[in-house]
Amino acid sequence: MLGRIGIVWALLLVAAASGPAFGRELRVADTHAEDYPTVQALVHMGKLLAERSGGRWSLKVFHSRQLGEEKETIRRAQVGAIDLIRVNLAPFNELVPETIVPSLPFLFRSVDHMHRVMDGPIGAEILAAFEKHGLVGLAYYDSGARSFYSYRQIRRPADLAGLRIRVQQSPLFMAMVEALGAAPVPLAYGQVEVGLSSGAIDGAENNIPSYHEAGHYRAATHYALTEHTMAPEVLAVSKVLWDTLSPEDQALIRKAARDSAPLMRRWWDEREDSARTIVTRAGTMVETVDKAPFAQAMRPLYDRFAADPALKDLVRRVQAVE
Ligand code: GTR
Repeated sequence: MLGRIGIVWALLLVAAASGPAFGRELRVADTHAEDYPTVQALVHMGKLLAERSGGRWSLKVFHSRQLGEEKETIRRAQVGAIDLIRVNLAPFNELVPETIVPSLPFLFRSVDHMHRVMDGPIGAEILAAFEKHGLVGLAYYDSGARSFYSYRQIRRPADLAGLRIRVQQSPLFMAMVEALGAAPVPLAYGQVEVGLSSGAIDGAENNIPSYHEAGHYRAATHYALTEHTMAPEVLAVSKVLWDTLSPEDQALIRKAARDSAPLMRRWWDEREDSARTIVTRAGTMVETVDKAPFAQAMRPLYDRFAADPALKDLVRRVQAVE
């Protein structure tokens, strides 16, 4: 089995290394299942790309972690073994420091505020920051707001004290959980369900569509609407591929990515509603909480993670967006 996987990777690398690209099927990785809005949006992007290039370019979407967990797909895209990746901003926090800002807790005042920031020049500036790290940021997809959940009810930070809470592989996310007095457990998405069902972890944090999709709701039946971060999803392309493309093809790919985002947003809103209905019917208690004590406990993270003057300025500019 391992041998076969090795051969597949070797073939992918050979394909990636084969000179200037005038058109081919591009491989894109997503951790989510086939019917998830991010994956559907990538399929839509592939259609746009094929139509607009007269069939020269197309996308093959490898969903459900077929090309690895998110951190692995980032590394593989950097070396050109995967062409495109759809990943949350959090796993980029160490590689691309600018991604820390839109991941900060309680930064955005609402989803609308997040859209206004990320659809505008600040969002573009953060996408441009990927280029120094072997990737080219193309577009953002929605990810709603992330909240904490556990088998225990969470009303205030003290309810999380001592609990082992899974977080994404990001020092900022680990610190968010520590700030609440809980013990962070950084794990890849694909390992969370078994962690919860085996009792190795006591809870996690995510948006409702992922909480539902990954089956976390079966073990963690209390979902507290802390909505502590709205870090969106990002779509990025390998710079190894990018540098072989003509400016026209670069523009084509960038535009197809951007044009897939509005439909994704609609599918996202529908999915938030349907996932919430399903988990509620299955017995989840979706509960509102007073967010103020959570925000207060996490406030020192701004000075710690956005201490750099450029990041501090970025935070200030995000907050100034009406
Ligand atoms: C989801 C996100 C994934 C991944 C996952 C996680 O909401 O769409 O890209 O980041 O969360 O928690 O690992």
